[in-house]
Amino acid sequence: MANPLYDRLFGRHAGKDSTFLHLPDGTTLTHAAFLEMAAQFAHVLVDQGLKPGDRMAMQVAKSPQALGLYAACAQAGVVFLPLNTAYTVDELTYFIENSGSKLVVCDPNSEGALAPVAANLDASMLTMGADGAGSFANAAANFAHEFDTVSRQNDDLAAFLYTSGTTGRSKGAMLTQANLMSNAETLSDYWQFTDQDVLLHALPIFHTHGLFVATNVTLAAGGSMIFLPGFDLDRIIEGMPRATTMMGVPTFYTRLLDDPRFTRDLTQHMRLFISGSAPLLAETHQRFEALTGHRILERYGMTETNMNTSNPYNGERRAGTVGFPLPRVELKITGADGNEVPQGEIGLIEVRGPNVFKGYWQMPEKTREELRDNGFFITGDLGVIDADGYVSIVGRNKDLIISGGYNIYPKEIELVLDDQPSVSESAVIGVPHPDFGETVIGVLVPEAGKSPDLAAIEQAVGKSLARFKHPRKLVVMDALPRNTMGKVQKNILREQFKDAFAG
Ligand code: MCA
Ligand code: AMP
Repeated sequence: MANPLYDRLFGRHAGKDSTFLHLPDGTTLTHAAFLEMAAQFAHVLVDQGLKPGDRMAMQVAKSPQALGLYAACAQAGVVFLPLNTAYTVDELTYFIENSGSKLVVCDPNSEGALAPVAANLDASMLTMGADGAGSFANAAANFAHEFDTVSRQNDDLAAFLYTSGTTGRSKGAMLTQANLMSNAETLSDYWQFTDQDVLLHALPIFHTHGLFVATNVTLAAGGSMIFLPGFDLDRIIEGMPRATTMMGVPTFYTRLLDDPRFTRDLTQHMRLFISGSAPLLAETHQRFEALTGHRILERYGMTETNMNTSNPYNGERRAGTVGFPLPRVELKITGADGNEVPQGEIGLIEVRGPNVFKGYWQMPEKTREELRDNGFFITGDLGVIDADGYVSIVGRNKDLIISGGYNIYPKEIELVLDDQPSVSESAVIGVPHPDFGETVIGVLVPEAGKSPDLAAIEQAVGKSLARFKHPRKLVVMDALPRNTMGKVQKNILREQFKDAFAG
């Protein structure tokens, strides 16, 4: 019986007493111990009635146990659906319902609020706290440390990750075993990971970056991770001497550069720093090199595609570019007619390869809009390829804000703002922010003669949307700038407010 994802990332480490996780309390977890825990967890999934292909939604703090749920899902053939811990009950309700999850694992503090949602769906519910304790772990304690791995094919679903859309409706990107495996193995080779690597892991594990890039690459190479519960400068600086590599969003690097404890000495032994999820300013790249002597390796990916391009490990890591298409990934730049544009011209980035997802869950039309019959996925990013083959991302053809590596779709916020009393319409824009790269401004147009209650609006937004999506500023304007077709000219608003958060 074969299960490519489980066998190649997890199963081959069974019984090894090599360290997998270095934990903040100074203890470690071996590969063997991690897999024994995961096997117990897999028994719980079966005991809860989950069958291969069923979905398990999880909204829990980052912990070894939370990562164990990922391994357990892989071993039991269950589709893993991790959710941002910042999501509100309103947001979670949609994900749980849309995915038809059979089991919801949540923090004990959210149990009360989520119980009716699970009950509505006939889904079971178990808890897992930040320390890994809760009803899931209690249930697992009764089971054996071995589990008969469920047979799966390359094309079977391994995970759903929700990604927002321009219509405001999130879409479940269906990722197969082969999608995840191809990228894990390609990246592990490309970045020359080995079992000697120790990755400083401070990213969340509910997104592609922390889960599939950082964790899968480490697992594919047999290395270990300094597994931090979140981004914490003190812990990162304390852990760096024991690490060989680090992955982060650009905010990680700008925050490190602003800390006087982050010195050339601290990074001297490091093998590799990798950045992605949002544009790394060329200026950050250069400041980092000037301080540490390391050139950050920038790569580019998406939830739907995992990683598409990377700067080279050996060879020039060019600031402001995302490098070359990865092995087995085809990338082309196309014009509005779908045809490839001449080299050097800007167009839409399209990608094809074993990394590209299977489609959006129960959204065939959305899938058709973005995934061509010939297998090319239209990323919505605007790019250009230079004469040496380096790809640069120069903009987006989608209305998207990336704040500290989190994607925020303005439409989702506009729908909430438009619903507020005395608001006639709204426009949400992203403007430069010194810490998060970009941040959110909400522009409100009042109904004639009315003046919206901004405090009440902030409260309403707080109830519906995760904190990271909240506008950092609400401004009231008489009218939105529109072109002759009536389309809101967000570029004019972005220009008008570009210095709102200037450092
Ligand atoms: C936290 N806050 C944020 C963000 N994070 N607001 C806007 N954008 C954010 N990204 C809120 C907090 O709720 C808090 O609210 C206030 O901002 C300050 O929080 P702070 O303590 O500074 O935040 P933090 O806990 O240090 O987190 C910042 C962070 C974090 C470390 C940059 O956002 C993070 O880990 N980002 C990584 C996201 C990521 O993994 N992206 C990969 C997506 P208040 O205090 O006002 O209540 S995968 C992807 O994009 C593709 C596939 C790819 O290519 O990788
Ligand atoms: P997500 O939907 O969270 O998977 O985010 C994917 C988007 O993040 C891409 O479509 C890009 O717009 C952006 N992105 C990821 N990596 C980079 C990068 N290195 N530079 C610029 N944008 C990036």
